[in-house]
Amino acid sequence: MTSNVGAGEGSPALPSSQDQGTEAQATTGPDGSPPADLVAWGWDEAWAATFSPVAAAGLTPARVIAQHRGQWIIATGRGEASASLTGRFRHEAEPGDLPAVGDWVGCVASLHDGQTRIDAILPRRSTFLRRAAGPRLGVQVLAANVDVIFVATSLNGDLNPRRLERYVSTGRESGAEPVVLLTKADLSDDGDARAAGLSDELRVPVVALSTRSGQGMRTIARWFEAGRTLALVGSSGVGKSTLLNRLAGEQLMVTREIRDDDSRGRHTTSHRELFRLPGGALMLDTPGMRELGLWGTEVGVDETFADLVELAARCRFADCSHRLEPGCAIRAAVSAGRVDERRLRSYRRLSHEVAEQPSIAARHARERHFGNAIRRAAADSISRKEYRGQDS
Ligand SMILES: Nc1nc2c(ncn2[C@@H]2O[C@H](COP(=O)(O)OP(=O)(O)OP(=O)(O)O)[C@@H](O)[C@H]2O)c(=O)[nH]1
Ligand SMILES: [Mg+2]
Ligand SMILES: [Zn+2]
Repeated sequence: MTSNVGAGEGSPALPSSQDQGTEAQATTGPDGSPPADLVAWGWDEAWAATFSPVAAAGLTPARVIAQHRGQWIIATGRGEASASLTGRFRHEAEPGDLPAVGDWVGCVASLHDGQTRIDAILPRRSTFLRRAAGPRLGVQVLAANVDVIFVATSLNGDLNPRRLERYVSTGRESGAEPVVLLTKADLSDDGDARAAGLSDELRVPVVALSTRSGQGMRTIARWFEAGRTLALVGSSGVGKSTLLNRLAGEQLMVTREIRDDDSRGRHTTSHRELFRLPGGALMLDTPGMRELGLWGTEVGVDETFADLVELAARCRFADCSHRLEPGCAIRAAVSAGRVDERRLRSYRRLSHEVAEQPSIAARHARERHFGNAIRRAAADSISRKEYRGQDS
């Protein structure tokens, strides 16, 4: 595409040269330090470095803290704002590319209406993805730039190791550190024992927790560091929002009794939102999920079943399906009682689900967007300096 002076000045998606002075101030404070408002949402030197080519185009940084239909709530260097997408971004974006809660984005003030528009997404440090619900094969980004993903499951009937394998695999694949929380430990007398067993099996930290008795609350404190982003995922009714409120010391999210008949939740939380906790950590609460469809989690699945992957290397056939083939090392381990047959079935199912998917363009699209933003930034600064068109 060609970018020239005409397009640069006329396009509502680009900041006018007049805006430059004020826009630039939002990236750094008066003494060159990053604005406290951004730091409070997790902005650090590494983000500032990543952002610098985008800043060169006059875009200002912000973090997506909530998402509603077609509208994003962002935290900027000057407080919170509601933002939509620039026309160009919308045009280029594929579903997996849209801003998600936790994303750091580059924004411009529209020349049309003064409203904030998102024009670029910074490459994500972690991405929690699922296969979108519904008949069409697609991907949904549930959370971006999360450091620790808390997979919450209740000790009160919800506990299902097969579901945990799915969540933990997705958490691993996301690039965040997965931690399993067994909630409502006050309703169970073997919470700690089950936590220890599951931790061995899944090879991730597992903590039995109760917001009522306080059990486990001190254990999880070590993941709460100022500037770190933690996310809560899991089925409805397991107590995610209750935990958030307890940590915040105030009711940030509404919570509701689960149903008596089947101890299922009522899908009380209906949107994803990032909150600041008193100690400076950031916590993302999400609506309870009915199911978590896997998307591109081959690495995550293999890590969750690392013992089986290791055994599989000793199967006689390289493409062994671990069903009826002779010389199958995994089946031998099952027969000898060293591997739980249900884990083998789960491994086969999850691997199959991942293998079914087409190769995943969407996972790499975020880099494409960022690349576009940098190319535009370069073309734009050249066109401004030299007052002539430039091919980017
Ligand atoms: N006994 C017990 N109940 C709890 C605990 N934590 C939460 N609950 C109860 O579990 C119910 C559901 O809690 P929520 O926090 O709304 O659950 P949620 O996971 O946010 O549910 P969704 O928003 O629908 O995904 C509420 O009635 C809470 O009081 C706990 O530690 N012990
Ligand atoms: Mg909730
Ligand atoms: Zn085998």
